[in-house]
Amino acid sequence: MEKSFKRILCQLAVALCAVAFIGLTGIKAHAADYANDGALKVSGVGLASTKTGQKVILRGVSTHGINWDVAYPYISTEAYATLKNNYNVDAIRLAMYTTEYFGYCDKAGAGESQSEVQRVLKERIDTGVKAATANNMYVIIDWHILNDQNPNKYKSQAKKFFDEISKKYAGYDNVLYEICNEPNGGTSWSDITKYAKEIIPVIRANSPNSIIIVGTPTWSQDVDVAADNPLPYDNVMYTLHFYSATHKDSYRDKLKKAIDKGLPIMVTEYGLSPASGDGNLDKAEAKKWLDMLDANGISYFAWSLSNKSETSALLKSGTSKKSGWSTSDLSEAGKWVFAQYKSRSGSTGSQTDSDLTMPVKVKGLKLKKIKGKKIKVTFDAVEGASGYQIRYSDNKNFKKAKNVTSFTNKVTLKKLKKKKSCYVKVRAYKTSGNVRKYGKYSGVKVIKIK
Ligand code: IDC
Repeated sequence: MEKSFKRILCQLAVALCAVAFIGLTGIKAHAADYANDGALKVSGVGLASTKTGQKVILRGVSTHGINWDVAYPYISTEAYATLKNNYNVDAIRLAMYTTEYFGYCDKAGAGESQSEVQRVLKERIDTGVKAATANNMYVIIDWHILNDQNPNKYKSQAKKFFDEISKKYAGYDNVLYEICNEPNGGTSWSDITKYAKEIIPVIRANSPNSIIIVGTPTWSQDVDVAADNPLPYDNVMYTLHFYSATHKDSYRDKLKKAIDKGLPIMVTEYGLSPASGDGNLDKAEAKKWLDMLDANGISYFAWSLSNKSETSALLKSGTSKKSGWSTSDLSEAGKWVFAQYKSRSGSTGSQTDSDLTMPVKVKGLKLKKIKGKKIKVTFDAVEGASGYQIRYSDNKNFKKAKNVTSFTNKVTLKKLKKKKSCYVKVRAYKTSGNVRKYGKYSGVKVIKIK
């Protein structure tokens, strides 16, 4: 009798926890609208409106390369009106290739001069920015490095371009800057950091608060690497790209790691196809990705608004319409993406940014040895904290550090390395949905393991 009563109590507790968990997951971010939301700012791992303070999410579409004739005919007020009004798209990414096919830095065999190629591309960007603005949409200007691999290759051109463009659009609060699409070919995070530290100040001089998006190593997959060493600027986000027929669980693990570290992320490109942009679609995996992004308030852009005969293109290859597409003009990917946007765009924002304020630094950190490669970590509780992250390593610079999450101010660290020092620091966080807002780290304490 007593046993079964205990069992019922136990089941009840599990059920209550589950309800509480469901209540906690799923950040409420609403579809963004420039007229209502104005300039955006980084908030947790996602975005918020500077006008209302509410969390917003961009569900966008990327052009194919605006250098291509399968892309630029769709840069227009009419095309963007169709996307916004019929398909719940609230943002556009203008992908400008730096090399290949009339590239901005390497015209690759085009008959015109390089400066003429550049003039035409900037004209297309201008059409795109104005078309997006006319529809109250947000717009990313993307420096689409790809074959050039390392953004430092055309760094001086990038500096010139971003100086000019950020001056020109300084009054456009709906413009976001993406400074290197997909570094690859062994380009390291420190190469990218070096580049970003030269480009970001150039943009900031003209546009102090705009959102700047930075690509990550290995075709913008390594957000986990960026999360260990983020850039020292506000309103910067980091790129994750996925093509769901290629990139699955192990890439979502990278995303999770970066989210756990509080890294602001934007998926400026995704597809249902393999990474080549063509081949069989994987909708089930794409759904898993979008569910995870929505749950965390992370914005995403589908590749690409084009009628090119490849499965990632959102328009049917046969369609000649440049706007006003009906469902029968969409490719299989296009139908899926826009149906998802429609069903996902309903969530209304109630999450204000101020709920997430967590400025406090943890104090009173103490370490105490206990038998068997363990230590006890204690510190002063922080009022209002949802939990604490304890970071520890046998290296004083916290290389290969491990993290432990705790809901109290007492934690035991186990399985530490014998005869090594253990360095520890702690920060508090406040949770809202799945998003954590971290406070400052405590000072570092060290203890020797016997
Ligand atoms: C692809 C286009 C394809 C084009 C090729 C050129 O879909 O038509 O011939 O670029 O290099 C990316 C890139 C993006 C790719 C896309 C699909 O950022 O430029 O577009 N992709 O391969 N990263 C992962 C996939």
